[in-house]
Formats: sequence, structure tokens, C-alpha cells
Amino acid sequence: MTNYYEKELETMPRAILEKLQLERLKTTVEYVYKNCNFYSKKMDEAGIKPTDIKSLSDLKNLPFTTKQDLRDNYPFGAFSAQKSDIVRVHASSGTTGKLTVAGYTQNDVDIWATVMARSLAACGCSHSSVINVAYGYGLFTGGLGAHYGSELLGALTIPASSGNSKRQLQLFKDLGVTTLCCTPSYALYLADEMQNEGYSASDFNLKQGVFGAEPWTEEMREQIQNKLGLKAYNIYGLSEIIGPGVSVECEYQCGSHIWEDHFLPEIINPETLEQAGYGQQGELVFTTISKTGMPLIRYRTRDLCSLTNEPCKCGRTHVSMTKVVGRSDDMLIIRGVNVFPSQIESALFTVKGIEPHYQIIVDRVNNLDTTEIQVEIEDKLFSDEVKNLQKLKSQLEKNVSNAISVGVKINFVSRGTIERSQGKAVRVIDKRRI
Ligand code: DLL
Repeated sequence: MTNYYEKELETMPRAILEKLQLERLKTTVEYVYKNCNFYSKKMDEAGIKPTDIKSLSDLKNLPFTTKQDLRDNYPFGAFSAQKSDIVRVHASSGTTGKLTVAGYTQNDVDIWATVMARSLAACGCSHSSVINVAYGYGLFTGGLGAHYGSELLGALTIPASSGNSKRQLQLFKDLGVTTLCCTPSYALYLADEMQNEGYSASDFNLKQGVFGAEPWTEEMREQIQNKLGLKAYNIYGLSEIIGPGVSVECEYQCGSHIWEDHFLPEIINPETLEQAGYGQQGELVFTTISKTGMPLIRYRTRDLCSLTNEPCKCGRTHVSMTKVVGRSDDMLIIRGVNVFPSQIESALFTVKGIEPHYQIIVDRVNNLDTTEIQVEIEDKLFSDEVKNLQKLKSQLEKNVSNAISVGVKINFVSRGTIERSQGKAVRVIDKRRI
């Protein structure tokens, strides 16, 4: 049976939902125009006033907000609330290392707990769950986001944070943990530790995992489910919008429902910036319509996916997004070909005996791009005959090269060689100086 936290809001008829969205959009646009110079200036430059928003389709006339805008207005310039009304900040560093700060009023912290409680419920959790939060606590939103949602749901909440994996496993066993919240790469790390410590999945009572904060493939989902003996759900979010809990999978797992009464999604073509239709892949853009600390108008996430409004068997009426296939700024251009790490990951896992730990190393030798993929393999394969290993290597090189249309070299390494991450995994090392 489908499990909800706020059934009425989650399953509300589209017409009523859209009416609510329009009211909230108007209020938010008026609010940021009045309270945030950054937005009033942007809107004046674009020649648009809050009163011009008459229908949801007017959203497309509003200017975009980018991460660079947030950096340019660091630390408080994009806040609409007074600093004295901000009760919390989180921050993310991104690839360039320059911080962006997100500010939350009490209203925002409450909304966040609610959307996280809804998300955990969609994954089958309830007040009788025992939820181990192994996302990092701190400026990263994963830990505190899952924590507040879990408590609001009334579940027994373990603020384990990431790291100290042996202790985590002991907690699983002693406290009867039912739910693991962490990055998919840390879930795999814990699965390895479980094996090293002589546990098997049947020693635990794990029912579901709520994994996100980084892209992961269906193949990785399968590995995690098999190793940990749980059902793995995808959860998505970003600090600028609220943190985890922007969208989540329900039990039918055909995309992640976006909590649309708080976050208005759009897909745009990142080149032309035109809106794209349902089913078309492009860049995900969000407008927050209920937050008051740092509401964002048409924030460009850089995440690539598509949206669907196909009705879901769970009864939720909020549109779904597909898994994020990559970020427009994570896309590698190798010998002129666009390559996403997720394509490589999918191709690697088509072969048996491959461990889900890999690293892609791109370099430039004599003006030509080279791609080496270091992949961990099962110990028993290493003791195999050399000719079998060679065959496996050639097979993988062929699979990956076909998948991305660029030649690659595979190098097998033994288990444990590739540095493990307790947060987001580092999949790509680009040594090219371009
Ligand atoms: O990663 C928030 C989060 C915490 C989400 C825990 C889920 C679970 P940031 O550190 O600001 O926030 O990073 C946001 O991470 O724009 C995506 O590129 C990526 N990301 C987050 N969730 C997923 C996911 C948190 N499920 C950035 N699949 C986003 C793919 C994801 N990428």
C-alpha cells in the first residue's frame, strides 16, 4: 500500500495544484522584487514587473539565476529575508572551490523537514522505521536534511554522519536499522566493509536505502540492492533550492516526484535557453515558490534530465524527473565527443566480476586525448589465467568504446585500490591542461 506523509497535498488534482502554484509564484516574485536588490535589478533589466505574472506560462519571461550570480552576490546579496530572520546557512563549494551560501528562515527549515518527511514516506518509511543518517552533517545539506525529515516523520533517527564504518555496521545490527541514508558510493563502501567484517545482509534488518547527492546508474542500484539486501531509492536535491528532498522515487520507481507545491520545475535547452517539452532531455531549472530566506527564480541547476507528467500508480500528481544523466558542466569532451561518466559506468557493469569502483583518467599525449579507466575487479579474477583476464579487458574496452564512441584503455586494479569516498565519489581525473 502506498505510504504518504501529506496525502492530500501529494495527490491533489492538477488543476488545484496549478492554482496553488500560480498564487505562490505571484507572491514569491512580488516578495523578491520588493526585498532583494539583486532580483529587482535583474527584473528591471529584463523589463518585467511582478504584476506581469498572470499565468504559470509567464514564468518563461522571468530572467534566469545562475550559480555565478550567487557567487557574485556572496555571501548575502541573493537573500530576500533580513539577516536577522535567517536561522541557518548551508554552503556548497562546487568544482571551482568558491563557496555559495544558502540561507534558511524558520519557515524554510520547516518546509525542508516536511518535504524530507514526504520523501522518506515515499520510500516506505514510517514512525516505526529506524533511520541511520550516514550523509555528512555540517555545511553539506545531506545530514541535517535527512535528520529533520526523519524526526518529523517520528522515526527513530540515528545521526551517524559519514565515516567510522565499523561502528555504523554495529549500529545496524544492535539498533535494528531499517533505513540507510547516504550517497550511493558510501553505500557500496559499507557493503564492502560488511563483507570484510564477516557480516552478511541477513544479519541486518535493512529494508530501504535513500541514496542521492551524486549520479548513479541502474547497474549500481542493482549491486547495492544485492549486497545490502534492501530496496534502493533515489533522492535528489541541491543546497541552493533546499537540500535533499526536492524530488524522490516512490515504490514504483518510474522517475522521482518533484514536490511541485514548493518547487516549480522546467526543462530548458541549455544552448538556446528555450523551454523544452515533457520527455525532452535538457537542463533542469527550478523556481522556489514557498521559501522566504533565499527564494530562487528560474535557477539553472546544470543537471541534465527530462520531466514526465505520465500518471503514476502511486496516485501522486506531482511530475517526475528521470535520473540525472550528468551535469552540463561535468560533461567531458574527449576527442571532440561529448561523454558523460554515467555512460561509462553503465557499460562497465555489463560484465560480470566488475566491482563498482572505478576512476576515469583523461589526459592529453602528443595533442591527442587519452582515456584510461581504472576498474576494480573481484580478487578471484586476478588469480585467473592471464589470457582470461586479457579477454575480459578487451571485452570491456569494446563495450565502453562502443558506448561512448571514443577508444578507451582499461586497467584492472585490485579491490580497495581506488580511494573510497564517504561522500560524493570522485569519478573523473582530467589531467589535460586546456
Ligand atoms: O547533494 C543535496 C543532497 C543531499 C541530495 C543528499 C540528495 C541526498 P549539493 O551538495 O548542493 O546538494 O549538490 C547538488 O548534486 O545539482 C546534482 O548535480 C547532484 N545530485 C544530488 N542528488 C542527486 C541524485 C546535495 N539523486 C548537486 N542524482 C545536484 C544525481 C544528484 N545527482
